[in-house]
Amino acid sequence: MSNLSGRCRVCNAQISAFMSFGRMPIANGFLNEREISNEYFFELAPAFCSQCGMFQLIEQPQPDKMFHGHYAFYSSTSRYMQLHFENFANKVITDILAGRRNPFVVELGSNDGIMLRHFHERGIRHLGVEPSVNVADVARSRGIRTISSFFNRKLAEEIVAEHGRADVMLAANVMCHMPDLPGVAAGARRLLKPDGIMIFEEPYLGDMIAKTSYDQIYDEHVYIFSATSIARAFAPHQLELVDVAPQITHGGSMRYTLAPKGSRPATVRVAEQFSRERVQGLDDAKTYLHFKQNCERSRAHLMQTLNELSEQGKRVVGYGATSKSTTVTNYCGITPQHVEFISDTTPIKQGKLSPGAHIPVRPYQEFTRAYPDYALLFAWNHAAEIREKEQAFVAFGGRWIVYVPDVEVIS
Ligand code: DWN
Ligand code: ZN
Repeated sequence: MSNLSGRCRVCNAQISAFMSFGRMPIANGFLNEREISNEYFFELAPAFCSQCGMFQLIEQPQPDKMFHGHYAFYSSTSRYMQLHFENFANKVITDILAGRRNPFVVELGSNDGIMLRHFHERGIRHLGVEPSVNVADVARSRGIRTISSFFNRKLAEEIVAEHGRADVMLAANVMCHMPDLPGVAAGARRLLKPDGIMIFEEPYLGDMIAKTSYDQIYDEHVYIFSATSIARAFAPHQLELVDVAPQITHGGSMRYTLAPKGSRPATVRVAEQFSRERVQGLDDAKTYLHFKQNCERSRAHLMQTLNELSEQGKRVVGYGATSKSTTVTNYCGITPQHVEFISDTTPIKQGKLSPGAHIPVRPYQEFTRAYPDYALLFAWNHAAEIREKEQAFVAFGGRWIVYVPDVEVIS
């Protein structure tokens, strides 16, 4: 591991990586054969700031290397996630917007409009902020008002000047992508009305530690949040954590509700979550050394399983060319010798090679055309949806290889 230390992005304290996942490419950087020689790599190394409790990457590629005009992840590919965001939007409409006159909703990282469409369909004033132009275009084609920019204090000023202040700010799996979190918090405080509310949900540190789901760590996820670190990061900007709600999405997420300081009381759930985090040891450096050992154990077990299957001449196919799979394949050393191809329903990924490991990504139809002996479930966070859909694969004798929370072969 090279000298991996730096400054905390939130509190500026000195931080050092507690482990390295090694040389990593852009997680969504699916590529063609001719692009291999120019593939970009950085060192994926997480650190825990003992001063403010923020879990973060030491090094992160420039945002425009990750979010651009050919961003590979379209939020609406999962039916369950469509339903999840419909429920999220409905809750905001009934619990917060009801009774407000001509409310205004802003979503950061609105992708293809999976959540904002429900506000648009009800004629509610809305604005999506989505820097990846191709996914934003899908939203725009559905009539969802979207600007393609990175959110910061300056953009907040521009939005206020053009549309006024927001009743609600939303984000899902996005806040943890934004390196200048203090700038985002300052922008949010500027954009929100005095009685405005910000709600966002992100992969939860407590789940990642408990399940050894180390594949949540990749370039885009510059932070993995806890209730404690969120409260501390937003407090200097007069935004207070007033509620938390665990979510099952993405393998374990937390929904955070923040409001201008003093505008509403915090629920008892916030204090309870802080104490749960203390008990779990999320503020203790030893927890992360233990996590590192668990990652190494998981890697050894997965590679033992894949090597054995390869020696037996079994066909193994990856299921879901997720961003997360880039960490798994590169950290563990999974090659096209272990995994014949990765099946994925996203057209922009198909026909390309996976980042770093260069495993071919093929259309889903290739998976159903000739079922493999084993499917390595890279999209493990969608297991319920996928296993319900793939009963014919299991009936054929196919088996799933999973690795979160433990490496297992299951039917
Ligand atoms: O935070 C992020 C989350 C929300 O989405 C982003 N940084 C990027 C992205 O992460 P991911 O790529 O790990 O997300 P998913 O949702 O686990 O990706 C699922 C992949 O699997 C997609 O490429 C679609 C594919 N898929 C499939 O082929 N068949 C998904 C389902 C449900 C399926 O049935
Ligand atoms: Zn810090």
